[in-house]
Amino acid sequence: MKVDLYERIWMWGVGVMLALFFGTLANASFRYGFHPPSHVETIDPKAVLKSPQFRRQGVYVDGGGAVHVSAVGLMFAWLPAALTLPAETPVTFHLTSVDVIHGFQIVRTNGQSMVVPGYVSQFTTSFKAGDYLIACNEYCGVGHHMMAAKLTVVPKAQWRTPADTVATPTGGAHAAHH
Ligand SMILES: [Cu+2]
Repeated sequence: MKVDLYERIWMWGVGVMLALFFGTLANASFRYGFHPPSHVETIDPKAVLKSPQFRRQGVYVDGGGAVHVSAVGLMFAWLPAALTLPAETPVTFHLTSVDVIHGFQIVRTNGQSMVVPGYVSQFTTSFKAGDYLIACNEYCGVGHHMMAAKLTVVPKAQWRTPADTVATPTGGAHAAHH
């Protein structure tokens, strides 16, 4: 088959670009540990602040010793506004919204998820010790730029289980999805 020189150049050019884009994507996914949304758990957005899982927001340790965070997004704040977590420890975040779509982003980490009313987003990651900004990365209204929280990650030995630790709610949607 005769392929014109210019056509051949374009075909190779496109092929190289595709390989480059795919390589970039694969590299970023594995190197930074992307965690695409895969957890489907629903919640009534009007009942969030009364639900066992989100009635109290913050850090808790479950019966097996695993660290969890329950956080709620609302215009224009994250509840709670400050978190303290142990370094080098897997932490599972449970997030939901009571109003519109927000984006929970722990800046300069792979901790990020859309927060959609009606759903509980979940991801697990761990951190190096340090201070992190939690921002909202989905435009949610006039106060969007104010919507931020603080994460402090301390060395494991310095971290104390929060005094107000809540037990993992048993039964219901939460337990069913582990
Ligand atoms: Cu926002």
